[in-house]
Amino acid sequence: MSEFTQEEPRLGNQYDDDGLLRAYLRWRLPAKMRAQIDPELRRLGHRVITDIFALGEAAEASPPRHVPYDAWGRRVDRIETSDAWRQLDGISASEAIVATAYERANGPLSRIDQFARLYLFAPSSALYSCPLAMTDGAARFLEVHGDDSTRPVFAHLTSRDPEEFWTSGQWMTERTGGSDVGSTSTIAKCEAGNDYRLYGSKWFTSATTSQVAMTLARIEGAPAGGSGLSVFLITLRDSDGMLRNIRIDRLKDKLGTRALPTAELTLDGAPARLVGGAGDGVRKIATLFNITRVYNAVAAVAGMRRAIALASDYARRRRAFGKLLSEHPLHVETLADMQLKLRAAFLLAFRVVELLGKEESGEAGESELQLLRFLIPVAKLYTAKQAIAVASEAVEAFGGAGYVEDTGIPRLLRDAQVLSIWEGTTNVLSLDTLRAIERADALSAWTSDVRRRLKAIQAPGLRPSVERVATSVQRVEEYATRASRSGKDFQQTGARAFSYAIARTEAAVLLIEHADTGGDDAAIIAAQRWCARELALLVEGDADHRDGSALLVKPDHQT
Ligand code: MFK
Repeated sequence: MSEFTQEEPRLGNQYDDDGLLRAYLRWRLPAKMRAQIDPELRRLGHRVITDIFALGEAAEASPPRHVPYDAWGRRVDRIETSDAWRQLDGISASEAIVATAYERANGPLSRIDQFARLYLFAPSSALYSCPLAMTDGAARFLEVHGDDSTRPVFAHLTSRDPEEFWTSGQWMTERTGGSDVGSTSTIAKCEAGNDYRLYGSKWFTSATTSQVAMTLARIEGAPAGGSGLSVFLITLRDSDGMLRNIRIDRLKDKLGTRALPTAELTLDGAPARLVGGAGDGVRKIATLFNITRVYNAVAAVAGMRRAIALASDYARRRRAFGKLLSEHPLHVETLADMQLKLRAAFLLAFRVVELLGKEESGEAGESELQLLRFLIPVAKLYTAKQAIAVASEAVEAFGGAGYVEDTGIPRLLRDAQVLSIWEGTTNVLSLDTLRAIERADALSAWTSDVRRRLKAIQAPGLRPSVERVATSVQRVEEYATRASRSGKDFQQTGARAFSYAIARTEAAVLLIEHADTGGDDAAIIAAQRWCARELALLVEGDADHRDGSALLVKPDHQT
């Protein structure tokens, strides 16, 4: 009997192998900056397939453990993490994955540098990208709302020195759920000035090993709802490393993100500092979660890229029906579709990164601020869904091997699935897109911006694509006018389809721009193919439509 074994997929330097990332950086960055960051990204591209990769695997193999009591019955509430997980913390600092954004060595373009690092790091990091996202969000919050007393914390969160670097949690979810933050029931009792004690429970707290956390609580006597909440900074442990009036009730047993400690906590008089003044907590903490949502989008495209790198390499090794998978036209077609989704999602995510960099450097004009507010939820929700679709396709591209845990492939899908849940679900963010239109008049800023950019396209071969996108913008605009006259139920029913239409159309413009200005043949084909698809599949959420939906979801026994 002949012995049949399959070759495993291999990864090359994740910077050198990533034509899309390098083409994007060539397109968007001045040569001088590229020359400066290129060697660093190449070095990181090598590390993420060697030592960082090995640490990520080791962290995944040794998930965190909650130790409630010590041997003598004393409540200690330690979360034991692997040595690998702790090393990933130091590497994140020395690779300046958060610090680059705050050093702002390249002004508004620093965010591109920083998110390129995250993009390389995230898929090998066993989700260390999660504490980094929250750390960056907290740093930005403290930069905007902090005072002298929080400056040392800001310095820790943005340090490159592994000895000095701290991470932050972001505790927003309570038993009532992660979406309806306004119903937070944690109470803050004032001790003196801005020093408070918090009482309540937090139901999902990611990276509970962090040194500090940002959270929401209602100061005694404050009104109900999001406007009655305030933002607090908690320093979790005392100088002996013991939690300060915080009890860990248990760690979550999750579908994915298994190296990441996620806990249920009780705050029983935890000391906390009020930051940014009393009240308006939801609006203030949006500064933080708008950063974590950008991380989510970049982590989503990074996950897509890793899934495609593995599936593409495997296709060049695996033989079936007498030839390599990469020689089967239908398999090539499947991989090409994954690549197209990645290109569109990548440009969308980095469009938001660029706008964020401008905002933070004070270089964004009024319309760019409106665009940033509008495109963050759009990019987050769309890239998350695309990441899940691509991860699922990648698992399938491995056949049975993709369904077997010790190949490491199922993790791609398990870890992708969280992207559409945390940091706002698809529906919550679709409604946030409507909020941005209503409160920031973002739609007209977006349609004007898109039309201006389409006008600048030169290449004759892209004309049909430009026309299709222009039609789609027109349809989105007409739909929005109809929706605004038709009331909340109409708008909310169609909100997800509407957000997808914005995402696909914005991605189409970016693909065309890239193809037009310096893109290669693949960029041109990508733009043409993307634009040939239906970009604006809108849902008319009128009473008839809603009645039909209600009928479809009616329990069988009532029909
Ligand atoms: C690698 C990636 C790693 C990612 C790490 C993740 C780890 C962390 C895990 C988590 O923490 S998951 C939990 C995340 N939870 C959320 O993201 C919350 C989801 N829910 C929402 O976003 C809701 O839309 C929201 C809580 C904001 C709704 O609350 P309200 O109280 O009904 O909000 P309301 O009244 O509409 O808005 C209050 C104010 O905030 C308004 O300001 P104004 O009164 O001045 O107009 C809003 O405009 C403003 N606001 C809301 N969302 C905003 C915003 N402003 C700017 N940007 C936004 N996104």
